[in-house]
Amino acid sequence: MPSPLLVTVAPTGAETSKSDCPALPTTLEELVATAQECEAAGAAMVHVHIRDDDHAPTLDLVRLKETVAALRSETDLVVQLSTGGSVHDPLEDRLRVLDAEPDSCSLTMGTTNFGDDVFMNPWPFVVELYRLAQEREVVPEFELFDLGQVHALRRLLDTHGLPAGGKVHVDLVMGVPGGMDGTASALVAAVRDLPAQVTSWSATGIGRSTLPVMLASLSAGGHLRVGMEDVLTISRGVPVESNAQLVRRAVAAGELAQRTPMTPAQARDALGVRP
Ligand code: KMH
Ligand code: ZN
Repeated sequence: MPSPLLVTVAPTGAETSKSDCPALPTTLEELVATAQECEAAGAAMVHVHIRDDDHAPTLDLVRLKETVAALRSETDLVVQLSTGGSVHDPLEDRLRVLDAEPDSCSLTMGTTNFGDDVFMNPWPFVVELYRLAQEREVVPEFELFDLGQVHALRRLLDTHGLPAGGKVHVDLVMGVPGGMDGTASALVAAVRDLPAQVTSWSATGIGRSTLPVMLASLSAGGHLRVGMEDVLTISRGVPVESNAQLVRRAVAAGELAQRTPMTPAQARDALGVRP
């Protein structure tokens, strides 16, 4: 019996500018409207990066709290705040994201070259963020950008126990220049070695690896993350119109694989997030 499909939407990210991509949701109103459209299209979780009045990435706590409140009141989606932020965000600001009390937070398992930049995740920071998430009962989604991070996750779980809720959900972020390749063989290698404590995993392919990773994940029984954080074209040279367009495509691909999209309530149950 094929299992239900968790579709997460990552609508904004921290890397694309509004001027390059006017369809990117950067204001609270745009983000809420996008989230509603994506929920109607079959998404169950939203991975959130926010922007300031100039559309630049920010981890401003007041705005983060407002965003969590607005998404909670206007949607049923599981609200996941990014603790990755942008490559320029200080580690202290990234820890403070948990003060906004989201349902879930991203938690990257190691430092990664990120194009020409470095996405810093030193081990003591990873451990501190994890302990904070356990204490606050925020369910982490472990972001793995590279194969070595599979083993870092095992080390973390073996030494610091399970997250709040008792479930362990992983997202493979593939095809970042500097991380693992966005290919079926890299996906199989990562999934084969996931720690025994892992209860669910999804994958996303950056840029041109979006479709190969989506199809590989569905074939291997994984879930999907899609959105304009990860890809800005729907096919070669054709810009994405909206995040909902990407969610609809993921849902259609899932249906081909006889995977029905999870509702937000099913996702909460699967992820160990409080109802
Ligand atoms: N913006 C990237 C540097 C996350 O959200 O946790 C990090 C990122 C991962 O997007
Ligand atoms: Zn992100």
